[in-house]
Amino acid sequence: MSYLGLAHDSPDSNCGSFKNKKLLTDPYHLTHRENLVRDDPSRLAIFGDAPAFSEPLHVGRPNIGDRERLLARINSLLDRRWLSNNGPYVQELEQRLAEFIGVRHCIAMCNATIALEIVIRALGLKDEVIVPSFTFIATAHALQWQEITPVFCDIDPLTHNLDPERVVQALTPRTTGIIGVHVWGRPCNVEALSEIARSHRLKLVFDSAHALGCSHKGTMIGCFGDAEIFSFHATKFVNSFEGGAVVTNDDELARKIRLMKNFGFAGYDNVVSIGTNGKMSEVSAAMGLGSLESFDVFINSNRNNYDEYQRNLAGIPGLMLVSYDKSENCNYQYVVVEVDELKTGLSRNQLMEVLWAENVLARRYFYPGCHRMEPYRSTLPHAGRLLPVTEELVQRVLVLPTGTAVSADDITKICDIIRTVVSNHSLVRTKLEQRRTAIGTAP
Ligand code: T4K
Repeated sequence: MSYLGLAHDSPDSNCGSFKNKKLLTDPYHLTHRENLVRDDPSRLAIFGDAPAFSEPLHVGRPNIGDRERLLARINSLLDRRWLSNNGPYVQELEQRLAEFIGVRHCIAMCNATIALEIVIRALGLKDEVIVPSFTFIATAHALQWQEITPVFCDIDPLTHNLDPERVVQALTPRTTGIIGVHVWGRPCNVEALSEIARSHRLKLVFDSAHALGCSHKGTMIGCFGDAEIFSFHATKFVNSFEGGAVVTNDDELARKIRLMKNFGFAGYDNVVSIGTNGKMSEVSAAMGLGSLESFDVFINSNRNNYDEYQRNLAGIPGLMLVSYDKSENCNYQYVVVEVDELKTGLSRNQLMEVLWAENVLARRYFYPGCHRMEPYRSTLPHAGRLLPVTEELVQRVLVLPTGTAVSADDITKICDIIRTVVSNHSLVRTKLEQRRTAIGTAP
C-alpha cells in the first residue's frame, strides 16, 4: 500500500495501468478539482482527473491524543526503568477502565486476539463454540488456534449481530459456548443470548473490540456474559498502539486469566498453570492512558463526523447509513453504509473502486466473511448455505473514513463524490467496465 499521496486502485480492481499517478502539488489544481467534482462525473479520477485527495484517507487512522502528556509519560517510564510485567501504568489503566465500565476486574493484554484466546482457555471452552462469521477473523481464529471448532451462525440483518434464533438452531451436544460480537459497537441481543447460555449451561463471551464506551439499556458494555474483551489496537478510537483487555465480574476467572497472561507465574519461580505471554507493555499503557483521557474529544469528533455524513448522504438512493441508538452511550467509531445495488445502480465494489481512485480508502469489513477465509473455507465449504444474511451483507457493506484525522470538509467532499457517482451511475458503470475490459479482467 502506498503512503506517498498517489491515487489508489481498489484492492481487487487490478487496474494498475489506469492508476492516476499525478502528485498533487499545484494548489490551483486542487481548488479547481474540488469545485468541479460536484455533479460533474467527468471530473472523477476514474475518468482521468487527479484524485480528490492528495493523501490517502484511511478508515483506521489512529487518534493520537495529547502528545506532550504521552512523551512525559514515556520519559517517566524510561526514568523508572520499568518497561513491562505489570508496571504502574498498566495497573493504572486497568483500574481506570474497570471504574469507567463499572466492572470488578480489568486485565490488560498485549492485544484483543490474545485476550480472546486466554478467556476461551480460562473458561474451559472446547469442541464447538458458536460465533458469527460477520466479524474480524480474530474472533474465529482465537478458537481454531486452540483446536476448537467455530460454528458460524447467521446474523440479524438489522443489527448485524448474532441472531438468537439461529444460535438455538446451531446448538449441538458438543456446543460449549457462545461468542457474541458487538459489531460496530452496537450491542448484541444480550438478554436472549444470556438466556440461551443459561438454559443450555454454556459459557457466554462478548467480543467487544468495537464497543468501548458503548452501553446497552444503560449498562456499559463490558458488564455482560462471563467476560468481555476490548481492543486498543491503533485503529480503535481509544488505542494503546497494540493492546486489549479482558473484563469480568467473576473473581475466580480473573485470577486464572491473570496467571495465564503471565506464563502461569504465581510469584518468583512458581508456575501454577499453563500460560502464555499476554502482557501489555508500559509504553502501550502510557498511550492507552492518554487515549482514555482524550476519550471525550475522540467521541465528539466521531459523533460530529457521523452527523456530517448523515447530513451529506441524506437522500442518496440505495445508500443506508448504519444507525446508532442515540439514547445509549455510543462511540461512533465506525461509519458504515449499506449499498443497495438495485437502487444505486452500482455495486458496493464499484463504489469502492471509484472512491479508492479518489484516494478515499473505504473498507468492506468483514468481506468475504470468516467462513470464506482459510482454514474455514476448506474445512467448511458449505457453511455459506446456513448464512444467507451474512452472505448478502458482506456484498453490501462499506466502511468510510472517520476519526480525528478526518475533517468536515473531507466528509463533504467524500459525500459529493458518492452523490455524483450515484446520480451518474450508468456513465460510471460503463467507465468501470471499460477499465476492466481494457486490461482483460472483464468478469
Ligand atoms: N475482534 C474484532 C471484532 C475486531 O474487529 C478485532 C480487530 C479484533 C477482535 C482483534 O483485535 P486486536 O487483536 O487487533 O487488538 C484492522 C485492525 O488491525 C484490527 O485491529 C481491527 N479489528 C480491524 C477491524 O481493522 P485491518 O486488517 O483492516 O488493518 P489494516 O492494517 O488494513 O489497517 C486499517 C486501516 O488503518 C488502513 O487503512 C491503514 C490504517 N492505519 C493502520 C495502522 C495500524 C493507519 O493509518 N495507521 C496505523 O498505525 O484490521
